[in-house]
Amino acid sequence: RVRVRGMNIYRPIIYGNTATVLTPKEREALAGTVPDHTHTWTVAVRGAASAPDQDIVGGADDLSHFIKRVTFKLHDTYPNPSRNVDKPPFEVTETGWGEFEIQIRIMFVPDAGEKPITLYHHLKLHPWTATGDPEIPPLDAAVKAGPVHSWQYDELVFNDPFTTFLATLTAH
Ligand code: SLL
Repeated sequence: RVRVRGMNIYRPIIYGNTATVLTPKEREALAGTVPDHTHTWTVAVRGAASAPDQDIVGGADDLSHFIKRVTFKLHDTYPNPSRNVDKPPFEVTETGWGEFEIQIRIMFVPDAGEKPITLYHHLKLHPWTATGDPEIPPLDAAVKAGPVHSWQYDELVFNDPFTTFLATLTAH
């Protein structure tokens, strides 16, 4: 296999989460199993041209051309905390009550010959307050504030890519 020496090619991504307070109906539905859950949230890795709450399928923004698997490692309070996602959208939706750090491991297609990379995202459930007050706001205030979005932009950089992998990346 031949590498293109001196070449750097990158793909822009966003990663993070959106969180919403559960409606009374949703809480009721969960009351038998997880009565303490207050929020529903989605953590995801998406192409940077996608909106945080919607993945663009196909085209240059489709990460599945070069990503084989994303593993989201949740807090140990969750059943099966290591969640593997093998096709887009690369996301996990759950309910819960608390914030924690999520480990996001990105594995590339075999053609890439790239080691997996790990990103960290602090799951954010509670809205920021203008005063920077660290207290968790009451749920009714959070409902009024609307969904919480916490996303970061990053670039996956491939140095000296294999010719075949470069062709895959540039074909879309
Ligand atoms: C905290 N360090 O104490 C954090 C831990 C754990 C979050 C947060 C639900 C888990 C489940 C859940 O929200 N865990 O019941 O399945 O704030």
